[in-house]
Amino acid sequence: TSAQIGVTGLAVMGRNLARNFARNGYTVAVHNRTVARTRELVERFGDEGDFVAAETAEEFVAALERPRRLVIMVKAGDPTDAVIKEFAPLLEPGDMIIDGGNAHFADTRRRERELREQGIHFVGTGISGGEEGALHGPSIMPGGSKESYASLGPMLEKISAKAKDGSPCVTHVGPDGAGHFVKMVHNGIEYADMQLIGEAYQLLRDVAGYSPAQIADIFRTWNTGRLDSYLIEITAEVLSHVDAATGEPFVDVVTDQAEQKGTGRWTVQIALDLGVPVSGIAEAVFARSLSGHAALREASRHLAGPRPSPLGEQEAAAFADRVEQALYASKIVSYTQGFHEIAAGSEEYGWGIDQGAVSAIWRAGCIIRAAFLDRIRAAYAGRPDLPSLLSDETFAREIEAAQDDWREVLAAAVRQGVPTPGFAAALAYYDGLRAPRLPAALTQGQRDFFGAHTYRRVDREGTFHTLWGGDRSEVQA
Ligand code: NBP
Repeated sequence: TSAQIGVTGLAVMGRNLARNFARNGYTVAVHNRTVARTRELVERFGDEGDFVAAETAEEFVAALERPRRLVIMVKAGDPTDAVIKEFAPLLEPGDMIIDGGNAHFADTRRRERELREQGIHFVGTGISGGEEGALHGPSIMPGGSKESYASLGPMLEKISAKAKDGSPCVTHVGPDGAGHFVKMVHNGIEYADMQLIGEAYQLLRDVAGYSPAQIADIFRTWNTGRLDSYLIEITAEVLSHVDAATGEPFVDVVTDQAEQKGTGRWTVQIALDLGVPVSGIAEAVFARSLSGHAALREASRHLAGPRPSPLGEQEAAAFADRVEQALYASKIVSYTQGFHEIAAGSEEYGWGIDQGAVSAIWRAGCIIRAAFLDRIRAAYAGRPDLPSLLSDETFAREIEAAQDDWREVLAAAVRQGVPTPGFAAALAYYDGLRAPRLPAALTQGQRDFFGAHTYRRVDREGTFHTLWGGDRSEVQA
């Protein structure tokens, strides 16, 4: 038998992806560095479909129909290069290597270039949805050549998540590193979503005085409205969970130091390089990093805050409604920032990414899946060249309607000393974009003063410099 697809790297993600292909009727060759994993897969799940177990690289490659489709699901970084080095010499022009790991898009660009010389299509593919997604249908973000998508696309469409309207959550994102770039931004947005939800929780707890179980109910209610999303849903689950050992709310027995694997940080690093203000995503990354600094947080023992003044019952309920507004408005901003980064990356690398198609494939399967994403899709469908989500009439009106509550929530947070960097960064971004004049004019004056960096004027063309050390007359630079 020849397999239509092969998966090497059979840890949780690779194993479940291989099973997903097999359950959809494909014959799947499976391979792993440590042979025991390959055997285990076939023993436990062999009856789910047609698997061809390969113990060596040669057997694996020989099991694949041509052109070969070889999926790599190993740890990102050096292991991916090691696996490519092992398999590339065994492949022929026209074959495809699909890297489904969380690679940095710059690595994907390099690998694609190197393999192209050999006539091999390298398809850097973002996959989101965790292990459950890999098995039941992830959101898939393939880059690489058009030819490779023509061969691979139908299979990916088959195993992918389906949006409510039935469309598969996969699209050819663009050449070389485009898929991994978009997956990176997906994860950056995920960080922001999680931070905003965390802030909403803390406000409901500290300002409104609700218990985790009560807050879980509030999130459940929110999940029936415009915030309907996977992350809001699981937030309610986590908040209502009670620790079996202590009987305390689970959230109170978990160490409050958040970890990260790097894709959120990459999103911010690349945004800095591209000059894209992703302040909300950056604050989310910094908030995780602050939480992890145990030594710095010794300050919690001696730094004073305001005296707590919890709200009464009626006020608390009204406050919860305001927090929903603040959360929704901040969410619009973080998606605005993430989509801006995708547009900037697409421009920089000539990828031609269709933002509407990206929002469409995030509607199901991935971690940030949400009803909201269908509205983003609709916004881009109405105007494909939308410069920013905030240029969309619907989102602009929604934020306008939310802004009084948003400001009230932030005022309460500041008065009561609850850290809300995500909400605050989002509002500052909104106010920054809205402002008819920014203090950047003063910044330009200062730069010209100390460094003769020159400035432009609002009323005349050209570049100017003021002789600050002399008679302060203005000269054309
Ligand atoms: P891991 O990231 O834990 O990687 C384990 C796999 O890599 C095993 O198959 C291991 O083989 C193989 N491997 C390593 Br490590 N070094 C190797 C080498 N030098 N040569 C050959 N194989 C090597 O697995 P995972 O959690 O299933 O994730 C797989 C990829 O998918 C990663 O890139 C990850 O970032 C990405 N991803 C994960 C998730 C998720 O929710 N976990 C979601 C989306 C994307 P061995 O069995 O012989 O040690």
